[in-house]
Amino acid sequence: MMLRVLWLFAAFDAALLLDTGMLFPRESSSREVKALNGLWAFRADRSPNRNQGFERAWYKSSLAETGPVIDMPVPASYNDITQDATLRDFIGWVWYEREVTVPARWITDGLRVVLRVGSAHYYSVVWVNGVKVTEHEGGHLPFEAEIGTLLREDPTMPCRITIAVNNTLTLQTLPPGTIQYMNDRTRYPDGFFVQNINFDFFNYAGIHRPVLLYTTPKAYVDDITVVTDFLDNTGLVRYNVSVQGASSATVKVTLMDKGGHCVASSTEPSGVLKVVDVSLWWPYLMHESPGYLYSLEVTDSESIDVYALPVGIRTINVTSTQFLINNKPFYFHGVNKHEDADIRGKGLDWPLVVKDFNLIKWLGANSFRTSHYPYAEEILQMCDRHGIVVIDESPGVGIKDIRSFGNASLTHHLAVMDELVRRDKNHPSVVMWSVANEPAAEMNPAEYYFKTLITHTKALDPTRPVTYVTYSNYARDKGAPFVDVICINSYFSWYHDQGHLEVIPLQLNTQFEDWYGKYKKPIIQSEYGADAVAGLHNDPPVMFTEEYQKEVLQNYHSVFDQKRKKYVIGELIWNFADFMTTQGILRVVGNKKGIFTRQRQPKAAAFILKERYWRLANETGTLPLWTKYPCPL
Ligand code: BDP
Repeated sequence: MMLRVLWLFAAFDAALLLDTGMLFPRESSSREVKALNGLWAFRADRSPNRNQGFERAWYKSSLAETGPVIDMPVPASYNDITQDATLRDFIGWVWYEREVTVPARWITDGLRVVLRVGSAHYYSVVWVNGVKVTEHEGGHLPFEAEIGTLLREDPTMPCRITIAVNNTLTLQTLPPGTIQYMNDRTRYPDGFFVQNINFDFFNYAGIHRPVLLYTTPKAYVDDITVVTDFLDNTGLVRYNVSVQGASSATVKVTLMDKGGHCVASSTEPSGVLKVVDVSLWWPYLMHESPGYLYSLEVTDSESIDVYALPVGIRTINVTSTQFLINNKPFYFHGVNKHEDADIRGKGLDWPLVVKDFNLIKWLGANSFRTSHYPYAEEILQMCDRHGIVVIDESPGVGIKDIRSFGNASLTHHLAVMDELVRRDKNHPSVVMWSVANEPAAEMNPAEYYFKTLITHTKALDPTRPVTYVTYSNYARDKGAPFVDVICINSYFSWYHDQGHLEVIPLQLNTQFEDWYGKYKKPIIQSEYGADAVAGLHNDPPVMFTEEYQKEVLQNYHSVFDQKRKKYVIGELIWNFADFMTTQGILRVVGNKKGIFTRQRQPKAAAFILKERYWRLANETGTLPLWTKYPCPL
């Protein structure tokens, strides 16, 4: 027991490399949250250098005074909201603005008022009443600014929030991209340029997640980190709380069970809570009541600020052949997703989120990978509650150009991992970090790049395994020696050997034997699949029909069934649903490898997978009680 506690302490010292917190804004007796979702004024800067907004300081007055504005919903991508193809494909700065009146008590009571943007793609600058309060590089992750002092300058004035967002990608951004000017005036008009990307999803842009204002007292809980373990029936919750603005560093922490009963408490800012008769956090289909969450209620010494963090008690371990959750082998039978839907693009949309969880559970899937960027925190909270296991991926997708392996790129990638781990470290559903998808891992600089990135991520969080997803040749992959789990994508009889379904078992068997033979690490088939245009049929199967997609899957499954008894620890279908991409001759109004359409209707492959996943769950897990009665979903 003592050894375990020491190990937990060690884990924390490393995690403390992260200095300030990014706790999800939650209401409590000391905190209020005000959502600024809804309609914002919007204007794209169509000037040739896209810089007029800055030159003429659009943030200094109301946006409508600078020129024509349109209504733009937040959260949503702006691309598919209008009938204008030039806005759909727009590259450069777009400007958002709205006014908000805050309750007078926020000002008179001397509270901290924080503006938080859940995510905006890609580079953002934020002003409040014409004063710049923050800027942030990168989509998919939140950023904040404290704006209380600006509000206090003139409490009678409504507060004008202006956010400029730029979706231009460079060789140093994540994902990377390049702008290419077309200078042949016989073929392209003056000023014509395109943005080249190396990833297969539409580069949606705008304010994708909620914009919130929230308050805290002046002395406030800035960050909480928990790491959990258990021994026999006793749960261990090692926690660390950081409080800002308080004279004393003492805190009160109380761990409550689901019924609201206190099961452990302490007055130290860090320590280990012991939970007798612990209810562990289990994945969906591995236990009768998955997703058990305690609540860690934290207050500063004077109980002025109160924050309640959901906590799931579970462990993760990896051996050379297994992935263990709570010391039991876990087999990933799941999906890869995208944040993607008609009209709203990548904007967070609750009906879609809940529908997707119902489909995941219907399918009997127990996990997903956040391909190819961090998803909304609201989605991870759903995973915590429903026991859906997550491989949490950074936006390191499309790193193909050797210039994207340089120092500037690596520095940014390390900073993104800091932000990702800081945001998601406390989610029990997150069981592994993926630092990238299909980088050019055979290039020489990849070795230093991935060694540094993976070592850094492990230092941030020694409690979770780290991987990246590869598509390269096993013998030439430079990063594989550093990962804990090998994740491989392959598309046999799709991107090569087209139409030859019969080669799949042989090629897949060779793939697994090669990788395991060389690295002796557990393997996840992190992508496989085939495009199928819903409603297109042919028998014998032909590419793009539902029959072909079905048979690709079945051929892969026969090999998975042999190898999962050995060292294959998971299979994630590409993709959960059809999704939008840039236009190209390989794409029929987007990528059609979904087992559901973009509107979330099943193709034939969905039924194949459903039958398989429930069978796997029956073999490897404990089905929840409700499965013994008619399915409520
Ligand atoms: C994989 C990529 C994924 C693509 C998929 C495909 O990781 O983003 O969408 O191929 O081509 O290599 O469908």
